Amino acid sequence: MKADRLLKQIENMGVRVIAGVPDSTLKQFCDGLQTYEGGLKHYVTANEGAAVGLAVGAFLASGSPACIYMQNSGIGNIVNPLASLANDDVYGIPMLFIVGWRGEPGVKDEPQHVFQGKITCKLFDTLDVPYSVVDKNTTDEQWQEILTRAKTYLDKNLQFAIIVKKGTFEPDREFVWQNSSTLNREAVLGRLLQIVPRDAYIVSTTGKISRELYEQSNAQFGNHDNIFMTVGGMGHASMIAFGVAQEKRDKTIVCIDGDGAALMHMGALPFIASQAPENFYHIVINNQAHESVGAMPTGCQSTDFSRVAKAAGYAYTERIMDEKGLDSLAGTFGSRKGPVLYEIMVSLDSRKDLGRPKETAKENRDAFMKNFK
Ligand SMILES: Cc1ncc(C[n+]2csc(CCOP(=O)(O)OP(=O)(O)O)c2C)c(N)n1
Repeated sequence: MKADRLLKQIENMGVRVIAGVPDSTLKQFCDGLQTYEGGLKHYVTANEGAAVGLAVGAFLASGSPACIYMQNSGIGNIVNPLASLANDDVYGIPMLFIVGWRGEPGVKDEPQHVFQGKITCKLFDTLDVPYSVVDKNTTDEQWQEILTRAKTYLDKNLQFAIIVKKGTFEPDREFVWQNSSTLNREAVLGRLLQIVPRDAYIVSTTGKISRELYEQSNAQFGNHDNIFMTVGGMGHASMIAFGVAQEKRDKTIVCIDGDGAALMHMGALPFIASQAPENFYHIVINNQAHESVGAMPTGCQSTDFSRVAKAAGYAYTERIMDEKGLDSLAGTFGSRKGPVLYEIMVSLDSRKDLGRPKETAKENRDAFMKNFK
């Protein structure tokens, strides 16, 4: 299936608004959305639940159902507004979900996708959302039948999901977006490992930031035992780091976050600020995009995290744009009491041959926890 074609069909069903969070399984679909010339209004939301909220509002105002695209990891974020607001037992708000299926049983995938992949269909069953599963062999006629079926549910103010297996969408026009930053993310992460004291603990966010830190730490120190990689649970790295920081007040705790992840559960910022952990250092690596899953812009490209954190009540915040800024960080890191937030602006490059953790998630958990024994 080509993204452009599906988007036209979705539009022909009466959908006017499409919102979501990008996903690697849906990379070609997301690229197609960025270049689509039809009449759909597109929004990248901070998290998948927010897309459901937007869909509710759009329906209330227009009477047209909205479409939500997402990775299956985001199901958790949609459960509350779907079950307690959009479901037929409450307001009955129609919406069409397009869901990238990571961790499909029988297909090798990363640990964070295995369980979520196994329960994906069951979750839609439980949520009263009928669905069809598509893959690269789904014919045009079958797609047509699925969309006709979907429309019968939407017309009754119910929801419907299309669960998309890997490889379903054919590559078409690739969407390439660049920001104006010059620092390279992996080089910045390598440098941060030099700047952060060796006896500090690092909690890193979901996606390539963790993978790059893992490789950089192994290359520099031969291990990565002081790093906890938040491989799933996108957006929660800062609260994990806060949890560690409160238990280990004599240690320096550093959260290395992404801008997309920090946006996803941004309530963590005022919460952390109000708790005022002096040993907490938050570093947001801002490339204004979801680079790990295809580099779609976050939709909040102009957000200045250093100013948001300042307004939230962090003790000190700063935006770093270049090598000079990193040099100055190297000279001052740790001299200020937390909570501190450094936002580092980076470009959108990443290595094609970037690896993935070789140990199991539990081995990494145990190696991290051993530090505290
Ligand atoms: C709840 C949830 N939604 C979507 C994803 C898919 N996902 C993995 S990494 C990522 C992008 C992270 O973006 P950002 O934090 O800005 O870091 P970057 O990849 O740009 O370095 C996304 C959307 C996910 N893992 N979990």
